Amino acid sequence: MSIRPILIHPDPRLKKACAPVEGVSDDLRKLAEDMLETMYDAPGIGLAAPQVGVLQRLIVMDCVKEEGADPQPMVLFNPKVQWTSEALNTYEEGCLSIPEQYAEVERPAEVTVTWLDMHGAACEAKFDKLWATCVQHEIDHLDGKLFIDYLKPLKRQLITRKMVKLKRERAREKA
Ligand code: K1U
Ligand code: ZN
Repeated sequence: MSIRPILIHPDPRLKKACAPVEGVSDDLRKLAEDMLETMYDAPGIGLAAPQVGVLQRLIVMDCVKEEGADPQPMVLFNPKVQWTSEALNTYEEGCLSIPEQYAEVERPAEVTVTWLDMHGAACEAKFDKLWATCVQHEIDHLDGKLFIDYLKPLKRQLITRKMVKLKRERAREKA
């Protein structure tokens, strides 16, 4: 397993719609393992393949935050929202591709999602609380959408300018 670099917004690869996975190969299983390691290392509670530069429909998540609790890693190929609740939930979201920026986003409180697991088996589950917020945030990544796209244009521009500056500083540090 290895830790992969996470792309920082703005990057054209974070704005593209990703292609469905055509079967779960060994290469894709290795990518999923790398993504879990990258997510835990960051640390984060989710990660989508485009955030590591791969434009395929794959996400990983583990929303267990309590100290000492057993981890609950999840790998979802071709995740698709099948049902959303009318009830909404607001959560202060962050994004590993937009470091240190947080904003409230309103989303359906519960969702039913279908996907393929590591063995290519079809799965379906209902998610609530942080899991529901996270799975919607990650599926948005697969459609080229970031949480800042839900914000007013001025706030979005402000955050984007901060990220341009951060990327410039990081590039200078590397040189
Ligand atoms: O997709 C990503 O960029 C990961 C993102 C997922 C997410 C966070 C909050 C709401 C919805 C989706 C993160 O993991 S940001 C980091 C974070 O939330 C966190 C980090 C350490 C401990 C707990 C949470
Ligand atoms: Zn994100």
